[in-house]
Amino acid sequence: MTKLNSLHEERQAFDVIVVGAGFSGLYLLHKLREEGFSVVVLEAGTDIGGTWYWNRYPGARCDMRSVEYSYSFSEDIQRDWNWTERFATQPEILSYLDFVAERLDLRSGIEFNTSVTAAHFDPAGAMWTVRTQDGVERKARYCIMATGCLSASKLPEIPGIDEFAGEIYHTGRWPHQPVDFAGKIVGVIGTGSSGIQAIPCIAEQAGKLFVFQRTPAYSVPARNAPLSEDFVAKWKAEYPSLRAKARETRSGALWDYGTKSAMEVSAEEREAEFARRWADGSANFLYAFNDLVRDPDSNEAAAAFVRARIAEIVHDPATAKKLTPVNYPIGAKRICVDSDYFETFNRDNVELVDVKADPIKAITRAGVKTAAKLFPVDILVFATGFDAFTGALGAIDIRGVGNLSLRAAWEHGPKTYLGMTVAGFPNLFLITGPGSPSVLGNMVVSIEHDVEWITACIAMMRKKHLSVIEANPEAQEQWVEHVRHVADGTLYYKADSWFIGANVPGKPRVFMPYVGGVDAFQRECREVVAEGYRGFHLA
Ligand code: NA7
Repeated sequence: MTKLNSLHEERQAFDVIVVGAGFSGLYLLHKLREEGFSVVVLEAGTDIGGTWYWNRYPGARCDMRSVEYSYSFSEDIQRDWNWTERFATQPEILSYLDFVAERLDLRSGIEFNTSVTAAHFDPAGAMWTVRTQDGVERKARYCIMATGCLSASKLPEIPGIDEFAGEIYHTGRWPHQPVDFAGKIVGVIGTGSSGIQAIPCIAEQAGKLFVFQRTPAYSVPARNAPLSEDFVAKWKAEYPSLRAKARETRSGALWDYGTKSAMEVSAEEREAEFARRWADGSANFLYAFNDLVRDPDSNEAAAAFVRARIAEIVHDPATAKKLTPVNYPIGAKRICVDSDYFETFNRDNVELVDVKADPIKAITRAGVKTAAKLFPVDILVFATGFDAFTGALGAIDIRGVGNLSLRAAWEHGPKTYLGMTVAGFPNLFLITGPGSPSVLGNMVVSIEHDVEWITACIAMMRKKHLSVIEANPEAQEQWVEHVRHVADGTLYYKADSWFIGANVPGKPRVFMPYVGGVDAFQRECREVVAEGYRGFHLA
């Protein structure tokens, strides 16, 4: 029996229970310990990493620059860790988190293989009771859901998935052992970010690869490259000011934010700017002008530029046409960032199947059956995404005051105050929940913000001898309205994306992240505190 287990058997009550040991849970553990709180982190996986633990598919890589997609809270850590590539691979990010966990002795505070099934609030004692799959109950004054925005992976509702006789994988639940694609006939369903990263790697190994595409994606080249020692040294020397600068931007990242409308400049200037950014690579493309997600004409100019590049790259005109996104604005679904995705369709062993034109009817023992044809495959890869924002929370039976369940409270779409708290659920906090910028910017910047805001809040409660904090329903309504209002002025509603829950049948169509900007969001959170936790009931 480990030391931790014996400790918990003696004492199953904590100041704080944290669910999830990804970027959020790890920093929470450190920060709360620093403040002197007793805390345990419960993690379903066998180790740390969250998103980067589960998404081990070939080609998995972050599309935020590695020097920015990393913790800023520790001078030592950012000085001692060296990123090797412009965009870090999944294994490198996991090594980084391992380095952080070792440095801060984090594993000693985490219980692995521990899946949370329920969390109930008892108003009488102002305590949360958190139950895990093994039936064990732990109590804590505060419960923090660090469960991730994209953690509930989703298989599509296609009949017959269980019938398939070959190997079957979801990119978001990839096995720890490498999958051997050599010489095999492989089918990949889904062409979002995960599919677009995995497809070129699988194509290099497979005997034959069928790509089943429902909606063509806008994708820009990553132009990944090794980082020179000079670059890393320079970046490190300026870390404090660069990190501070990033927090003051709308995406929490140092993109090159264009300050003009795309319609304000000549066609030549516009084209040159897009070309410059395309050549340089990354999602920086989408920041070329200040109105690409707002103005339909500006957006169309950017979309047309990408379409023209697809036509140039892909040799077969019919395949190029199928790969070309036409019916929705660029950026309305999260933009994909690739390494040789479109080029992959020039390979002899890769075939694109347009399942919008010829829909998948079933998975059979042999493979994928569309209306017109059966595609026999040895290995089937689902790159079909996640029940984003609410999926992981909905999987837990969370109950607040009056036994109100979070699932019921969010029946018509998630409602939060500042993305971190929910009316009716005292002493419950969410990290980068719905109604916060989360996936629209640098996740690590938003995670650090939320962790620090929540830790400071809990420390304030202790200092003032308070035991209950709860968002007021009115403050929550106003925030929800504000989140909706800022999204209304954008083109985000013009695509069936996971931003609005469109990828999950029956999910309410609500734009979930906060599009008002990381800078504006953090300012608002600071003001709420400065005004004595405006919008909260404290007792
Ligand atoms: P996404 O972006 O949700 O992509 C899922 C893909 O799977 C997308 O192309 C879907 O097509 C496709 N899909 C889903 N269901 C089906 C069915 N039934 N038939 C055919 N195709 C289907 O998930 P990712 O994992 O790629 O990326 C999620 C985020 O994770 C990403 O943005 C990064 O932030 C990390 P559709 O577009 O719905 O027609």
